[in-house]
Amino acid sequence: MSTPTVIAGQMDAKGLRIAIVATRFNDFIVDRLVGGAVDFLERHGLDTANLTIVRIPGAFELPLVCRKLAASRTYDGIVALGAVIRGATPHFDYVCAEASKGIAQTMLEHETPVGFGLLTCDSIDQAIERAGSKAGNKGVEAAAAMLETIRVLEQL
Ligand code: INI
Repeated sequence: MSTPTVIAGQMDAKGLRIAIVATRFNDFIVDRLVGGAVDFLERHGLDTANLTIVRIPGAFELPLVCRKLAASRTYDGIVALGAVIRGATPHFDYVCAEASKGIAQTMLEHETPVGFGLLTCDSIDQAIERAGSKAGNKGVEAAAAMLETIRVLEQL
């Protein structure tokens, strides 16, 4: 009986060069995402000397900065972190749409895994829940997804 070929990523960050891009907007939330991502990567073998953290104004700037980092071919993967919280105007929808579309485009254009850790929340409470409390830490999840994808791509 034959068995399928299974390709899966090892959760091992040893030897990788990683960039985290994090917004200053809503930094009281985003700093928790950064902390989670850094802790996850270091516990999975990342050498801190190979980690670069880039602080940027807001989520709208995430695609440009991720793209520039990916184009440099200096990093094996990128973690994009931010928090957009709905206000009284449609601004939220424009920022979320452009940020998510631009990050996805960056991954495809440069074949560089980007962990999508942008919270898009209706309230501050929802953001707090996703930044290290009730609903986990989306910075950790984004770092884990990026790491797994790097290790999968190496085998394809
Ligand atoms: N940027 C965010 O990262 N989160 C937000 O909630 C947000 N809101 O609500 O306005 C936000 N706006 C700023 C935007 O990302 C740009 O930095 C700004 O428009 C300048 O280009």
